[in-house]
Amino acid sequence: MSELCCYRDTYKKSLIQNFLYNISGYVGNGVHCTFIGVCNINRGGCHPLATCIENTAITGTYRECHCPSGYTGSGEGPSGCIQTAGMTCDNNPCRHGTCHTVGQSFRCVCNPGFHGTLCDQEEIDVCFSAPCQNGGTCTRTASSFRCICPESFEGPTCADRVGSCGRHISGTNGTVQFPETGTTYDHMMSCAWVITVPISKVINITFDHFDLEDGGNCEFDFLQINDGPNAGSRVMGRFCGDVMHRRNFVSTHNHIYLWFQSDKTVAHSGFLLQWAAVDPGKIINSKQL
Ligand SMILES: [Ca+2]
Repeated sequence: MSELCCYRDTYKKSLIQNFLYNISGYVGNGVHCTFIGVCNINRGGCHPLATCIENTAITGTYRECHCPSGYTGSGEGPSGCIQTAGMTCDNNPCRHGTCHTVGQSFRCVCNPGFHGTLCDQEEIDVCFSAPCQNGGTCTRTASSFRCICPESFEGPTCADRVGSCGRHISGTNGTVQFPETGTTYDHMMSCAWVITVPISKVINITFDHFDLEDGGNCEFDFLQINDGPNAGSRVMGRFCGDVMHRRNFVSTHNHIYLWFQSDKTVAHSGFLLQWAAVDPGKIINSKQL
């Protein structure tokens, strides 16, 4: 028995009776109450077609509403279940999302902040999933979220390092240009590119352009080339000035590792190279490194 049932005042008793009747799964005359289960009264507030499932292990009045097969939705209240059997994108079923036809049916891709089969359930907090990386701060907007990034990161989710360079590249041919802006490179850069071609091939690299700050032992700015997948592979050379301009060389493996580094003064225009997968032994007149 709940102590709420013990009010003698008729009005309060009526209110409390309705409250208990509708919400808590109690029945009684306002003085004496009996708990019969939240799902046994008004279907627990679920949609008429939904299945009400209690779980008193969570709380005494906890229940979930599950829509039947062919229906979807939260199951809550008179509009909680929506028939989807036979429904297509022509019915505009996605409340807050875009509809994609899948065979005879459809799939909703929800706008940020919504979920559910029909994108009809609003997420409490789009920032809850912590979409901002690298210490970025997430703030909600009218339709989505916005990341406020730390100084050294940028991009919609702060995933990109400011002035980032280098990448993994694979395929059979391509180009690498640095800097991509066509201007001079920045000071204090350290960038690595890894080129990978099919395992039976080696890599022919031709520098169409090569212009770094020169220095006796390339101690200021340089491009180091390793004959393998990482900086631990055999060093083929460390180059600066214009020494590699219009030169080419061939790897002995199907990986090449390129490492560019610049110091804090004097910047030049960088480099542009073409790379291609070739059969071993097919390239002649290459620079021997
Ligand atoms: Ca420099």
